[in-house]
Amino acid sequence: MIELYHNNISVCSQRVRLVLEEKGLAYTSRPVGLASGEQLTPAFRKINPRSLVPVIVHDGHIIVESMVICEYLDEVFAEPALKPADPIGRATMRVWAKLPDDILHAACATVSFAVAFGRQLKEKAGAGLEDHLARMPDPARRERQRLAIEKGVETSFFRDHIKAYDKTLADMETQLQKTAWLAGDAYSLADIAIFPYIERLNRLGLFGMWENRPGVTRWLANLKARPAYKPAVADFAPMDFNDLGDPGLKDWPRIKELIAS
Ligand SMILES: N[C@@H](CCC(=O)N[C@@H](CS)C(=O)NCC(=O)O)C(=O)O
Repeated sequence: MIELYHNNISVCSQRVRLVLEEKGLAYTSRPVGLASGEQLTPAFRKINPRSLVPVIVHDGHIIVESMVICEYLDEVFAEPALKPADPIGRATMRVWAKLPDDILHAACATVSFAVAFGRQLKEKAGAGLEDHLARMPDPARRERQRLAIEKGVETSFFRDHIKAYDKTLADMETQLQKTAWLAGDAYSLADIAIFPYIERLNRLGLFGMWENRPGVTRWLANLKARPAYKPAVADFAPMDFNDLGDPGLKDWPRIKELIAS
């Protein structure tokens, strides 16, 4: 039996749900409300002391870290394989898969909080915002979130993070001009690792970032056409920030300037 602790809009949760759906695996859903701070409660900390989703519990074993979970599921449930058959393909896949841990995940948090989540969290937490932040166990993450909420796109590190996103899209375009998927001609964990981060930009209304990148546009469409997309991602919409309606569009002119600077 697989239990999945996850959140509807969390990028890392989307990765794991995509793998589960690609493999046709049934799971028991344990939703965790991130905006209401459920990940910060003692009950959740017993499952993951780092207060982060996703987590799976498989046959009594707790497994954390989305890419570790994805690789684990791919090993235990071999079909259909989500790793390239050749070592070079697998090395390429792992380089893409580690990009979020290197920079893209922090960039995603900055952009999401600066553009949309910050306002949403402020409204939801009200006077409890400081307490919510104080309970986050990772001090660096906490301070980045605090600044992104306070200063939005004018946060000092917003420029570096949006540029990291732009560089990722440029590298993707180069690769996708050569192959159908990121690690070659077969769909793999590389695509699953990166897709939620691009989908997030889309949901934030920042789709202008790939308007001149036909390879990325085609890749995104191909990914959304896969049967796993609906149950793993689309069915979890409406997302928490839907009520804000393409919030990034109002910031887009300034974001474009920052990317070009
Ligand atoms: N490296 C971790 C990152 C997990 C992570 O950052 N999860 C986010 C959602 S995508 C979270 O739980 N955030 C809660 C918080 O920051 O309070 C992974 O890949 O699983």
